Amino acid sequence: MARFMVPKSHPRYWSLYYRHRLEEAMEKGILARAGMIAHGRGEAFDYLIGEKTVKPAEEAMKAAVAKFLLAEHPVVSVNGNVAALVPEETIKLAKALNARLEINLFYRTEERVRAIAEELRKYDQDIELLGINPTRRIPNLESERGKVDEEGIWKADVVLVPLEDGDRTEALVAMGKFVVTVDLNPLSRSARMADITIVDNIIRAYPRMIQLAEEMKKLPRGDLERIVESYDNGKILSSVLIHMRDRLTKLAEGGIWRKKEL
Ligand code: PTJ
Repeated sequence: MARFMVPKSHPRYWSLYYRHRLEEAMEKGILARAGMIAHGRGEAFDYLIGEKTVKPAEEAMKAAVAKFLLAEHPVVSVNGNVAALVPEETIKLAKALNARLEINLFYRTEERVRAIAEELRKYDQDIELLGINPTRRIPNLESERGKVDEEGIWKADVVLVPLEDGDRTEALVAMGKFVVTVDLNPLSRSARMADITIVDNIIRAYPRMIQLAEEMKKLPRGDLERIVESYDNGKILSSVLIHMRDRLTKLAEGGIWRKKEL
């Protein structure tokens, strides 16, 4: 794999850096081929929100963290894209939320599961990883897509399934799970089906959620319950769409021709 040679002064340095990480992950057998396409779609939506954490995403993150801190069997799921982009943060987040970690793949192969486990163990050799030998299946999902761990997603009351396929999100909701997703596309089926949708880049969302978990751990249960009860995912998705509309209107009216920053 060629080294990453882009100079830090490049205006799109970070975008190119994360693309390079995906290329590396592809070579290591971590990433599904469709993971590249999914990333491109995410990048496009990130442009639309302004490549910053928007207020409705901050609100969704707070509700998600509160729900996780209240959960009995919380599980954080990790797939190929997530392992490529935020492996260390995934481990830190699961620990901060007191959640178990499950490798759960849409395009599951045993080789990819092994490659992802190896990648995660670089950051914590002793980390417990579920999903290596899953014995249960999500009802009404055919073949490899539905395989889950008895001790993990199967048993979970609250699950975080970032960058997820809508069909599986819907199936998890149908199983009675409380589903949290991270998805830059507010129009995706996952975004529309989940109980809490964090419309943000996972690269920004996970570090912020780790911070929130550390802060919110100190709150009494009653306060956490009130945060969850007052949360309305429909309103949050609408607010993200309105943010995009207003931002695009402002850009269109102000002009973007040869503007260096948007
Ligand atoms: O590793 P696997 O086998 O589990 O497969 C993972 C992918 C992502 C390929 C699989 O789950 C898939 O096909 O997902 P979709 O249906 O393409 O949905 C992924 C969603 O994540 C899309 O709506 C993207 O906009 C969004 N997305 C992509 N990159 C990011 C993102 N959301 C947040 N942060 C990102 N960096």
